[in-house]
Amino acid sequence: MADEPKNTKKAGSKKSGSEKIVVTKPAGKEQAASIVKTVCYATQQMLDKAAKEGISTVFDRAETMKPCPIGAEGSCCKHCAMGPCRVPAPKKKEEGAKEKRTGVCGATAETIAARNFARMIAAGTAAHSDHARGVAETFLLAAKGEAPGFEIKDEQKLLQVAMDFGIEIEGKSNKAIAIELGEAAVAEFGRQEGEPVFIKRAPLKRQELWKKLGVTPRGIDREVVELMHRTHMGVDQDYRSLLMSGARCALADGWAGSMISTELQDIMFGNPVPVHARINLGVLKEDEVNIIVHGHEPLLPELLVLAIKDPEIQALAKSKGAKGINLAGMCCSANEILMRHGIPVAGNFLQQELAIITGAVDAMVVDVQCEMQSLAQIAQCYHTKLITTSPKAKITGAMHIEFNEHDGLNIAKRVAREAIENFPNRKGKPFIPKGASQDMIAGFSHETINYLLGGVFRASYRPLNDNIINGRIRGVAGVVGCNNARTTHDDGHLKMIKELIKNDVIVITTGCSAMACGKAGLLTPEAARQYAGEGLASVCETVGIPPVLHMGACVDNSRILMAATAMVKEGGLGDDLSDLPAAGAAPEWMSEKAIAIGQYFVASGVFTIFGTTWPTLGSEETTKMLFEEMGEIFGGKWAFEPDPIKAAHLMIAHIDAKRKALGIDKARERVLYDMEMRRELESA
Ligand code: BF8
Ligand code: SF4
Repeated sequence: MADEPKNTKKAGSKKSGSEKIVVTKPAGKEQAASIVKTVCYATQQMLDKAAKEGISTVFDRAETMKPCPIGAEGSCCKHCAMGPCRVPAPKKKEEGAKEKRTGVCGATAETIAARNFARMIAAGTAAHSDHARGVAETFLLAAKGEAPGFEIKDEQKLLQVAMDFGIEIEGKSNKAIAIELGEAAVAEFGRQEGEPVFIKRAPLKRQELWKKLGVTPRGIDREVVELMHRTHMGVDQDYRSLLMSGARCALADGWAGSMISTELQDIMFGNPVPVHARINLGVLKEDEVNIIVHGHEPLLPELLVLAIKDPEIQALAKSKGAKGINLAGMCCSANEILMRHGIPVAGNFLQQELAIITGAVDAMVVDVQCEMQSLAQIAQCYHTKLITTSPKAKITGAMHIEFNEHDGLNIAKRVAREAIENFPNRKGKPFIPKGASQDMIAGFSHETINYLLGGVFRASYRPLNDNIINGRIRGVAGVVGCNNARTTHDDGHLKMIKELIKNDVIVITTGCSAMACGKAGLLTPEAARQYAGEGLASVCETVGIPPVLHMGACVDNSRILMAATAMVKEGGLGDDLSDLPAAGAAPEWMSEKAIAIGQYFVASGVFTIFGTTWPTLGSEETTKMLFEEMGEIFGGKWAFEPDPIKAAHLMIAHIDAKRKALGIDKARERVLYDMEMRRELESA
């Protein structure tokens, strides 16, 4: 059953679901006192339960904790102990004042906003890339046979990626090739000169532009370190220079760190293919041991998939009175094991606390990124064991079982045992929201799209390009990113994506956005007829795909780069990424990783629009550089629009402008005309 916002009334709130949704103004302006919390029915049911039980959630705290207006616009600097300095945008009456306000050291509002923005990119790149480093190190151990439970599953992809790395494969065993690839991948992080290997995957024209602009990254770590240095007190104090360095660092994320992580994970765990699964809190089972994996690294989750099948572990569960063991995911850990195994998804970022509030989660197993500290307090109110597993991420009050690749399978079994032993400790009957799970199809890797469109023997993006050229598909949009408690949960994603597909724009999605789509039934082939425009629906029906394609976790935004590059290389849609009728968006973003992702899309030539709030509004100059000048420099620029429908139309207008520049705008007019005529005939 699809999720419907049947009851969006929040217990204790004066607003009801039938009232107009108040669109959150950019944080830092007047925060709407009471926004509708969610459009997800399961979430609403759990919020009602939380309110009844007096449990405070992120939704409540977002109401009581107003964002600092100066920090929200990027005008606060605390990079040295002479500060913190606040240089808010001038009020109307101060405009035109001779002297602009600066920090104690003289740093201007544009420097401060650009420095803050650049640091977000550095942190986001570090997060994706440190995850990638862990994957590369595990890959190397697996190749050497020193990581039990891990293996090389996709040998074809191993050879392809090895060749990209310039590794001679002739006459070598797969094991030898994998070891060489693992070593080369690990070396990418500490590379001091030259450029990351995957940069060569970008269209030639883009590579040349990056070279000309001096933004081709060197090693991944080097770009992060340099950006942290540049943003230190008293170093780079030119906002343009800071933002260009930010672009360079972000490119090291998209075209190196994140891409390494996606590619090596695919080789180790299998390249995703379309897979059916279910999503939302309703996937939890009352009579089974529920284990939720939450975070980002797929290493332990992959082994848990194996561990829970172990007869001894199964028998232990039975002995405790459970009918079985139910493994489900949350956030990007969920996306990883969904894409490759069809493991059910319990929910996206804003649902993590709510899963525990069901009283049905026997263990929540977390690794890194997007895990709220509040989980520890909430877990104490129920029976849930919160288990941290990464040496990099501990949470006070949680149990810590450290993961290491050498003994991964045994650690996974220990985690499973902890959950099973906890099953009898449930406090009363759990409450699993009613009617709260939905079918979906996920698993659209870049290679899969290739096969689906072109066939196994002639895998190709030609049919996609042709359908764009003939106008049935207007363009492509990548809609990605988080949930943000300062705006209605899932609403921005769903409104934007429905508007895009209605206008024949095919959507590719990752992260929490993909989960919002899954919960709302957009990741099913049937959604094409229900929501998509005539042209897009006809293509989806012919190929048998949903109008919204789930491409994986946030590191898998690298798949979007690859898909877009494949479209350019296929021909007929220009010779650079910036020529494509394509756009990107993160309507409910919250994490620094989202800013890193957005910046590598912009630097790759993609028009990218964010919603909810924008972190440089304190400086007109810095914002202008991001929103306008980057367009001239990279052919892709940032934009901010909190209204998801308006944002969708800005993306569509951009797509139409690109179609016009390519000379394919007339084709679409003919398609529309034909359809109009068809409708007239049908109604006659
Ligand atoms: O990396 S979309 S809330 S879960 S940051 Fe986090 Fe944002 Fe979700 Fe995945 Ni991505
Ligand atoms: Fe203030 Fe300058 Fe120090 Fe920032 S670096 S806190 S602006 S004195």
